[in-house]
Amino acid sequence: RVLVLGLGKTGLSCVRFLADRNVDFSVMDSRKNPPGIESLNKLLPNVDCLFGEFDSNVAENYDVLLVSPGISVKEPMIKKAFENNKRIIGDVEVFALCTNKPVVAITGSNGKSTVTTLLGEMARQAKINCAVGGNIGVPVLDLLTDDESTDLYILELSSFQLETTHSLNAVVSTILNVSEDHMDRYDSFEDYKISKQKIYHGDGIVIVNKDEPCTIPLKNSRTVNYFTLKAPASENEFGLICAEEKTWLAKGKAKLIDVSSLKIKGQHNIANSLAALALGDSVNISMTAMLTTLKNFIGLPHRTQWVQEHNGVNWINDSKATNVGAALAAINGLGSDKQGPGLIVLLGGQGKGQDFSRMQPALVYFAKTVLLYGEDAQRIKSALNDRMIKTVMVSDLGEAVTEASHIAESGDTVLLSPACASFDMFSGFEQRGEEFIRLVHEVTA
Ligand code: UMA
Ligand code: ADP
Repeated sequence: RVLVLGLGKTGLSCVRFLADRNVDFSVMDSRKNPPGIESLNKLLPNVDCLFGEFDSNVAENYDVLLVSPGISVKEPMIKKAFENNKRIIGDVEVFALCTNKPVVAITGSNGKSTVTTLLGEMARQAKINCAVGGNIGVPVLDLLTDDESTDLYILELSSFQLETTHSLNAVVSTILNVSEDHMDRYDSFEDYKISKQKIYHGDGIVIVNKDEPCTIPLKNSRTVNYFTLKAPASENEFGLICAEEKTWLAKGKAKLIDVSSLKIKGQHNIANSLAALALGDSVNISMTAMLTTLKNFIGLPHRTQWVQEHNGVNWINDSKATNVGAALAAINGLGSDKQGPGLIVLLGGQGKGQDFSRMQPALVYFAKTVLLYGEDAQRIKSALNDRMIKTVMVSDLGEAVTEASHIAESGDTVLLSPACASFDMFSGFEQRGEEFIRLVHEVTA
């Protein structure tokens, strides 16, 4: 008997999966009105549900707890169930047990969705029948409905999903990078790093970011290949070569594509492109197809997305920057294009316990003004050195955009790269980004 914990996207996919296979299950969610409630009522009105709290005693009656990623395995009821020898697994574990098809697994603090989408497009360009899902928004169990016709799975996996995954043996896996995130869910940064290492379980190829030592597998004896923003040190390594007054993405000594012909910009996107090439090469996606895709890939919305230029001011939506590492990538990338303080940066939301003082050097160097809003605005202000960075507190995103429109001069860039989660004011990063775009059009109209 299975107890499905959580009735969001993942919980609903679990419900569909179990019902299709006639497994006996119940659903529990600590929210009174979990988002999947209406769909569940339509699909299976008679399922046994417990909403509004986690009741430890209920778990006694089940063999398996199928836990959604939004629920911490440190929840007392889950800890107790574990001590009572219940199996604690997530949807990705069930997926891993149910397919024999090759899986590419991608994790990291930042760049997961970009690399996952890019690799999916590369595979499709090479006419490979692939299915793309996971943390990117399509629960993995929903992908299994087309298992027979799928030749390759490309999965974005979060550290939360990896915590409850024990059997995945990806043909190739990578940790793109690790920087502080989700410190409200982990006891320490070390703890967070270790949760990401679970992606390397098994005996597949591992792709390591050579510039970030914490992406190296802790357990060795694996086939490891590398990507780096430096020159490749061996034949199979992906990196950068300078030749003919250009910088080239390269495999070993072979030049592949000139950086300036990529549509996605910034050092972080060069790293993402190299990672996708290294992953794709490991599963034999044709290099020609990969390079064609790379030339045409414009990136995803809400990731350093150009919104518009008005009176010489560029407005950029980087709402998906929900942590310090992602925001730094945008600030450093856009800032170094300007070679000086031409950025007006909008920061704020839920800080998830991050250390914001790490942003100080980049902001001192590149930011004219930092506009702070949302739940943790004051915490961010305290972490930044006020004397060296001009900070202005505003009440919300609307006021931040209005204030930015007053401050910005021709040649400046206004960047929403909040370094925080959005849930204090929005339903998610998409709504925050869309609202920003709407506000920008309004103030520049
Ligand atoms: N929640 C409760 N009580 C419950 C269950 C959930 O309060 O009983 C809360 C959680 O704390 C969380 C929210 O509800 O804030 C959603 O949790 P969920 O597990 O129901 O989420 P799903 O709708 O199933 O979506 C999850 C991923 N969400 C999380 O990991 C929080 C989605 O990633 C993912 O796309 C989806 O499964 C399909 O795989 C989103 C995400 O924010 C994009 N991921 C984090 C990130 O990228 O940083 C990890
Ligand atoms: P994820 O799925 O890991 O959140 P995304 O590709 O959606 O990653 O990008 C999220 C944010 O991180 C965006 O703000 C983007 O500009 C930034 N970003 C993307 N790739 C990287 C990278 N390799 N290093 C640092 N920041 C990155």
